[in-house]
Amino acid sequence: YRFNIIDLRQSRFVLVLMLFYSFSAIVRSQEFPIRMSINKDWKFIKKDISNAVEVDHDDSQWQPINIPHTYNATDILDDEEGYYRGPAWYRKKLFIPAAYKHKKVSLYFEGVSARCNIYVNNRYVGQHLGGYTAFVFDIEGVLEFGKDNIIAIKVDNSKNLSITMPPVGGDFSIFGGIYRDVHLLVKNKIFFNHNYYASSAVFWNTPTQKKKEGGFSIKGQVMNHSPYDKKIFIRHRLFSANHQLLKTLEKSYDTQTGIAVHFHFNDQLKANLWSPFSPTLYVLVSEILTEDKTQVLDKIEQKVGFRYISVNQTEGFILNNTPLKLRGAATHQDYHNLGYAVPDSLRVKDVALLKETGSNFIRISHYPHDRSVYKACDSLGLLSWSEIPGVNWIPYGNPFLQYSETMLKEMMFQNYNSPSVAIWGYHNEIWEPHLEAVAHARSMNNILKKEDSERLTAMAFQSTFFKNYKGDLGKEIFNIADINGFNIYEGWYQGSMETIGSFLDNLKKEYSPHRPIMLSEFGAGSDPRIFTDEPTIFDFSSSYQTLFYEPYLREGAKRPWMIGYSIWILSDFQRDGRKDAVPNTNNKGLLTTDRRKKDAYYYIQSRWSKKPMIHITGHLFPKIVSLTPLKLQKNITIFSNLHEISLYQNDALIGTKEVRDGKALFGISFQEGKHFLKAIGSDQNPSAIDSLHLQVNLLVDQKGFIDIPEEGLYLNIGQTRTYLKDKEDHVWVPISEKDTIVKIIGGQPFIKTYEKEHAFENVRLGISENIKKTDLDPIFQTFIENIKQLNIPIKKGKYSVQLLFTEPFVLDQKKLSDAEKAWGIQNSDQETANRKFNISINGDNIISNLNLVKRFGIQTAGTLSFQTQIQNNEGLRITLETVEGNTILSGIIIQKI
Ligand code: GCB
Ligand code: CA
Repeated sequence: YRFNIIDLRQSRFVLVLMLFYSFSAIVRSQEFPIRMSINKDWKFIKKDISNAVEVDHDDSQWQPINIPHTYNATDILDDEEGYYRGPAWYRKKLFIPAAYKHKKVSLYFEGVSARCNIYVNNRYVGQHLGGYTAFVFDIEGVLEFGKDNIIAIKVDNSKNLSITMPPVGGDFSIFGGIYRDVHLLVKNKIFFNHNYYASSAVFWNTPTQKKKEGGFSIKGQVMNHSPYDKKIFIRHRLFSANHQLLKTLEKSYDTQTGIAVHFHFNDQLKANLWSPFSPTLYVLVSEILTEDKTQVLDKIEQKVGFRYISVNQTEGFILNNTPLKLRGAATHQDYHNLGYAVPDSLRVKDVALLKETGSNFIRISHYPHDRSVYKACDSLGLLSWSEIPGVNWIPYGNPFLQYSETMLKEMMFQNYNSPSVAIWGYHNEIWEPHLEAVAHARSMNNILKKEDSERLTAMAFQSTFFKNYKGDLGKEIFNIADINGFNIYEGWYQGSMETIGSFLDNLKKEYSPHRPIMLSEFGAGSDPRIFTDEPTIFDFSSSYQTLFYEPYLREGAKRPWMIGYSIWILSDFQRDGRKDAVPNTNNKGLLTTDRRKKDAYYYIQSRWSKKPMIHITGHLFPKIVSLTPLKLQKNITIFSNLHEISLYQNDALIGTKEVRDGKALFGISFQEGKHFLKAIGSDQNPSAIDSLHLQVNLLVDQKGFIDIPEEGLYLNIGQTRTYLKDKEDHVWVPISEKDTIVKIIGGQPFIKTYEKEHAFENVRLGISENIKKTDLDPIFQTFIENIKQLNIPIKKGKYSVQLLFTEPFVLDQKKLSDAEKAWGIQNSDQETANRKFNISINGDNIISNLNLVKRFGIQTAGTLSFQTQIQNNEGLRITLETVEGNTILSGIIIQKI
């Protein structure tokens, strides 16, 4: 909330006030409350220091920083597992003017991860647990007025905290630090009670709707910390968004020193309703005035709205009496290279990026986000599901229950007046519905229903764990929240997305017959560096990711009790220990961690947005290198929400096609060189347009010989996926055993079958492990074993040849992370890595008894370089001969000398 007075020039009411009261009264009333940022000029140290709280502690060697700040932003490097989880200290010198002497002075923190102890002038002020909600401490009692004061804060994001408060686990890294804004509040000693869960203490409800009149109520509390009992006046004024005064409500109250006074107002208004289509907001200005009304003691300005929410099994989610299918995505709060320490402007941009897909919904997961996110949802029009981090596991009893309750109330009361919040959540993927978990859920649900009966409640479940949900407790847990969310990864971790329709029907029948359900998560990963024309499950390709959503959207649309879709997730996010294509990253985003748009983003936009759009796939991959001689036939997919689009290649019309389910496919033939593709709408919608510059290199000549380009030839062995680090880099050409130009004799690409006991049940190409000493992990993660020979028809000349290997299998039993253990992954990944082989090039032995483990280490990138002279038409012949175990090869680089 802000304390700023409404723009003086535009408010006639204020003008009248100015004539009415003495000028000095107005000036005085504007002086307080004050809310000022104290983000600048802090000192930081990443360790525990015993006397850091002392006023004259020498912090000159500490690092100068500004807030938002995290101490893990760059911890999570490719090859390094783990990130700093421990204590750190922050200090700040703050001058407090003498004029604040008889005021209420407070420190207001929007969020510190994950727990902190606060000291001012070597006096303990308080502790806050939980990294995702705001909190406030009154400090006037320990301040020195007219002097510098020393704030010292111990912050801790250690793991062992997790037993006492949520989250216990979860698929996300927990960055430590003062990563949201910090403010100093200076108020009069009679004030809207910010100590009530660090809220505005003015709560807006719209309980009734009769014809065009929307009933509203304003409740809250005022605290008197002055030494006297006093009569006060509370006034609420409701303005339209363009500052027109619509309502004034006022009443006098008696306050007693040290005691909170509760107020309650009711009225009604012919209001425009808030919705994602038209997010109409009103401005509520709440004031505490002196008895004679000459002085404003406290003042809060908040945006509010009128909207009505309900849900049922036959119509689904209902907003303002109209069924509305929820469509959107979940979000985490970290950002490329910034960790959690993201400025508000970028948080707001994320909400805008989601809105641009045509979404009407956001799952603010798995914890409360910065207040700016909720405000952006209010003004841009996105309904939200906001939750506390009750993730994976609910420990028994207190203090967990107590801290969950505090967190829940902080989340609820801090965001209470945001019309965008429609659903409160408290559990995500609890593995087992044991007694305490069910009790916890009930307790959370009861609190929400008691304090905020106008909103809905939800939990999210994971179908992999349903075997744990048999029996009475299982049944019980599905009948607590208004909505049962299901996080479904059929077609990714297991199963197939094509059967999602019957999968949903079964979920409904078996687990949620009395409650509507929601697709609270569904998603597939894609590494923005990987593309393929032959998408397969778990290949991390852009093409598979876009295919994945289609059946979910189609089948969801047919089922009214499936109230909405929340894609997992808007942006890739950091997760220590994940071993997908990009280490320590969850790649299921529609956007990358630095918010580049993947094709998936546009696919969703084509399905959900009404604003005319066209997107030619492959913008992150504008280079084609092919071993197809002379001409390359290739399908290009275009996403659009128009009926028909035309595609031009180098200004010549290729064709006009109908768009179906957001897609049109064009077969194009490419010759060597630069190509300019342009797609436009042919149905009177030339406003939507997209174009793409494609560099096509066809390396094979008429006679079937490869012309090695200046930059070299990069082969990804055992693959059907192309790889490109970034636009400026070179393309890695996939070579599988089926290739006809590069001929592979012997061997098969390694495919791993994951069984159901591993929680995952699917087939994956290669291994999902971080390969050390390289960021080309996808090149090394896949390979051909047992390979005997490769024939590469390059022209005569002098070349350098680099062979890329890794030993993919660990010798010992695989060490499991806690998360893997918790996911039920068995410790059976035992493999042997005893291999030794000889390599020769065109008959010349170049290495004997190569042992990858000895030479490079396990799961570590290894490269061997040779030079060779190719005579006549013999080409390059690489022979691998086993001495012990299987031969293996991941990649080849060939360069002209
Ligand atoms: C889930 C979790 C989410 C994970 C996601 C995934 O079901 O709720 O936190 O990130 O799956 O990507 O596996
Ligand atoms: Ca690596």
